[in-house]
Amino acid sequence: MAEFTRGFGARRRTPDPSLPPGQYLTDDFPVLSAGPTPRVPLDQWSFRIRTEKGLDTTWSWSQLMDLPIEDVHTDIHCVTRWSKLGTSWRGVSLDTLLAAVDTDLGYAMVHSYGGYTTNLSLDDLRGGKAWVAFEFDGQPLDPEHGGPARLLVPHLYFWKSAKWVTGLTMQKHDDPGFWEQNGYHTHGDPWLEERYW
Ligand SMILES: Nc1nc2c(c(=O)[nH]1)N[C@H]1C(S)=C(S)[C@@H](COP(=O)(O)O)O[C@H]1N2
Ligand SMILES: [Mo]
Repeated sequence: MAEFTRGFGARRRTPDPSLPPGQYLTDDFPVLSAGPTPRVPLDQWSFRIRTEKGLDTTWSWSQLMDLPIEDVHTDIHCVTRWSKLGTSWRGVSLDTLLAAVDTDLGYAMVHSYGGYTTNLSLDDLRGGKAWVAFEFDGQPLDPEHGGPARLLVPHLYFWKSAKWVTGLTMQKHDDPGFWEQNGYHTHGDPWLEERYW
């Protein structure tokens, strides 16, 4: 009993350096969705980036698959305090997608099938930090987790990783998305505990 108490105390005094403040580890993959799970057939799926000039660049599923595909190994952190370490994904980098687009704006609103939105700066989408991900753990992404494809922005809290992503609209200002309008932080860095306003 005494030993158990000492061990527990020691563990609490030595936090895992991979774990942002206020987070706990989980081995499950919880599902957090604000609405029903959309089912999007691949032959109807598309991803679109709309610029300030109203110009759309659109990729079909097969066009997305023809782009360079990256393996991503990363930790993910939900604002509800669970973190999952060492997750494996495959996807196309936002650097690749944004390279096809001519924009001078600094922000994007991310849109999803079902109406979910979240706001991100292009600094958070570029530089090897964000992907349109379609595989998790070597398997096609489950619909519950955003399949056929979701945004993956693992350096920010996971609400920024929009499931069932359908595209980005370039924005002049950092207008708030769905959770950001409902009290979540506009940026959401887990290391700075940017949880709520
Ligand atoms: N389209 C959409 N994307 C979403 C959400 C959602 O409700 N709808 N929830 C967000 C939140 S709050 C979290 S924590 C993660 C959860 O992803 P998971 O269900 O794969 O764990 O998805 C994010 N992306
Ligand atoms: Mo979340």
